[in-house]
Amino acid sequence: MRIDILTVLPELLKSPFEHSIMKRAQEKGLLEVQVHPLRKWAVNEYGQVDDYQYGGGAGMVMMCEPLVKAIEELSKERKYDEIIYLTPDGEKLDQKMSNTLSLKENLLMICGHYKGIDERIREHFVTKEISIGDYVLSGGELAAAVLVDSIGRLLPGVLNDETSALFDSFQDNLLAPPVYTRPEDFRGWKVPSILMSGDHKKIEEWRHEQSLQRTQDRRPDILDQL
Ligand code: 6GU
Repeated sequence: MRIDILTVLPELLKSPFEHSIMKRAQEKGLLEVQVHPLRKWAVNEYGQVDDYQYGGGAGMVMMCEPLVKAIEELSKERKYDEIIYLTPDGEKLDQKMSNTLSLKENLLMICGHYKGIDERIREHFVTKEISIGDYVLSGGELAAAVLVDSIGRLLPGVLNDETSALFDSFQDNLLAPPVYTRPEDFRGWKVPSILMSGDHKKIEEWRHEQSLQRTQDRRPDILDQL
């Protein structure tokens, strides 16, 4: 999968994909992330990409021209399956959406800033608008990083048996069960004996029960989706 990201803050998106699973996904050639500084398509020599909003009011709006130039230039290289605008008024991201997006070949993500982008870009170029939750961030960059991570780890071959996504929370509309490692007794707090039993069938049953219980206690709303 190839993911292009348009941003006024490219520095903010340097590190998130240089570690751990995202790093490995790129090294394996399964994921390619390219961050593009929007100011490359600025309207003047001062690097301007935003302007005052019509009708008045505080806050700048990202202009049509730099965004369209960027989108059209990048679209010459590849056909995008989705042009995604990260925005707090978008559709809320969930595991199902990440699963769906992980099947695509080329994604273009636009990070909003200030008051957002000119509405005409949303109408004529953007194909999908995504929010990562009901709270406000200063810009779309951290949301884009979240989205790339959640998609990237689902690409076939990125995760191995040890890190398998099959048992992640949410993957089957259940939260993950509790996990333990050495020592067996820490300050008198013991690991559940079933996990030490060596009975794999029993252990799987226990984990499933724990998942169900945990989901009932903490997120009954996702159980309803079953
Ligand atoms: Cl995608 N952008 C911003 N600025 N804030 C958010 C968001 C996105 N998702 C949740 N809050």
